Amino acid sequence: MLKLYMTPGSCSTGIHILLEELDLVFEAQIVNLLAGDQHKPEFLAINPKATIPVLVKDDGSAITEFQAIAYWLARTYPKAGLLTTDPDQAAQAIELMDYVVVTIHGQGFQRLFVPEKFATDSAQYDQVKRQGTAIVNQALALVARALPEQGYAFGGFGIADAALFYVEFWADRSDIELPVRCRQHYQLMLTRPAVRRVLMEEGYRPG
Ligand SMILES: N[C@@H](CCC(=O)N[C@@H](CS)C(=O)NCC(=O)O)C(=O)O
Repeated sequence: MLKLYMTPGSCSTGIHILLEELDLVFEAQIVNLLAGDQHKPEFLAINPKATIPVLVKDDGSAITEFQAIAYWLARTYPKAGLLTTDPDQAAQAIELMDYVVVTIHGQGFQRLFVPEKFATDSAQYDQVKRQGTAIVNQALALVARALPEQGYAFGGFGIADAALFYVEFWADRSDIELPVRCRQHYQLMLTRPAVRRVLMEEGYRPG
């Protein structure tokens, strides 16, 4: 059985949504990041990078990194149409997903959530958080400019939407105001039964 190493309300929520959308049976293994579970030897044996999400496949091998897991799910279960087979359109979806994970999450929200990773002096934390907010705002504005007026990022629901959703969810729960098209995308995502189920399972009230 597939096993997802995840933390409620984290970036693994995007992968959790994809698993739920695919209606896959999987085991959820909760990693308590605040308690430092990711640094314990048993977790490092699975992912020495000490990050979630991790998807362990039926054969026992693990995939790490959001984009790699999302890509594997889309290609392994192609009938769900989570990633087009057209190389030009697929590249665009991967481009958006990568921008979300690397820039909005990795450069922006990380500064807000873990400023200590970006400054050794705690007196600098507020400045780091301000930088993080500016990066998120600027990047979401760029994303919003490319989003269609209606619907998902590239027509039907796909892997880029799951990635965009988790940063929109974080923005919604912080002081960051979503640009109009991102808010519309976020609200559309919240109408999906799988998304609502995932939020409930992770301890949130959807919408
Ligand atoms: N590039 C990684 C980033 C994953 C990541 O940063 N995950 C966070 C949770 S949202 C994490 O595991 N943090 C561990 C820590 O802060 O020690 C990916 O795409 O999976």
